[in-house]
Amino acid sequence: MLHAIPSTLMRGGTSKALYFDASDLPQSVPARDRALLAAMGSPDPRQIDGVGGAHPLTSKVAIVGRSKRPDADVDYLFLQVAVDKAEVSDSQNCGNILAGVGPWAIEHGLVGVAGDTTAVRIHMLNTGSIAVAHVPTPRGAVEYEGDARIDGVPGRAAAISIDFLDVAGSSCGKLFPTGSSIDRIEGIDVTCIDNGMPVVVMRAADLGKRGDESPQELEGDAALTARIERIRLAVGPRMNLGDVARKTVPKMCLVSPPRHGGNIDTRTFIPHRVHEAIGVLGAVSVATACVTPGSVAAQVAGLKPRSGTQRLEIEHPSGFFTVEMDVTVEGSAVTVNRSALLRTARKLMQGEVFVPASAWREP
Ligand code: NQM
Repeated sequence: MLHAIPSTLMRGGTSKALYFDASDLPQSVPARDRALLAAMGSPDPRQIDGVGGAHPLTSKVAIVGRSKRPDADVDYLFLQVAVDKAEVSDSQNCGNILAGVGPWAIEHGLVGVAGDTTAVRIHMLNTGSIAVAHVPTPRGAVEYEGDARIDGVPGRAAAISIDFLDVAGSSCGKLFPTGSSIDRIEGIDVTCIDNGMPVVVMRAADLGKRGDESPQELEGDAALTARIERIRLAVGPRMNLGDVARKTVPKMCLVSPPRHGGNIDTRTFIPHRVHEAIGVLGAVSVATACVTPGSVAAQVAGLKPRSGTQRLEIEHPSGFFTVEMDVTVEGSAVTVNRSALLRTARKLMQGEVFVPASAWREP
């Protein structure tokens, strides 16, 4: 017997996920996770018996429901379904999959269309913070087609701009969870930062790399991946994340001087595969580090930190990620007032995903 679960497959930014209504999934976490593992086809490196794309960037889930918070329209829980392990993690948020939440919520009647653009206020349950997504809704319906281009996705689509108001320290408690904008761990300088995503910024050169290697080249370097994992495990508790052995955070970002006219070049371990681009909130955290006096990123980017609105161009393996930031810099302290960026999303398929009834049943 198979059990059918209503679901939508969507591209959100440079990632892909199954989107569910919270009420369509089992309410107990073990039963929910069993159903999601079965839907994706995990654990299996090819996810052949499910709809997952055999990479962390295409093995994601968004669960959406009406919000009880007065300042939000919907609640969004992000879950990372591991590919080759039977693990489902809520330890991180995902700004790429966030891009599909607004269109999904409008099309599922959770938010009414409000003119040519509809603002959807999204309470991100993983971190307790709010994002506002501005979804194009001309002619009373979500418009997916448009002329916006984001690196890492072929073609063009309608622009969804997203504002983050309160993501600083949302996972680690503080923007700089170790209390400093620079620390020495395992013999190298690191900047541990959380402006929506816990990220450890390291100079690629300190790890014997140029910083413009391909994701495949970096993943294939066993000594490098072992060293980065050692640093990650050592730094996790210092970032208030506890033991991170089974967590998908912090992300480990190698930075080097820009090569294509941007502010800084990046290669990001998420944390074991290398991102083909860079995560949304990951990019926001790196951009914030770039404008923080004394941080590893500021040293590499060579920026003179200043208050006000500025645009940071973060280079990554498939192009650029543009982050608009409004910050106040006082001495060595930085306060983030707002971060904003642009994404696109596309509904790919809507219907039911089938899982074995045995995976569905509540324990
Ligand atoms: O940082 C991948 C992605 C992400 C996360 C990851 C993301 C973000 O690109 O907000 O979007 O870092 O695991 O989907």
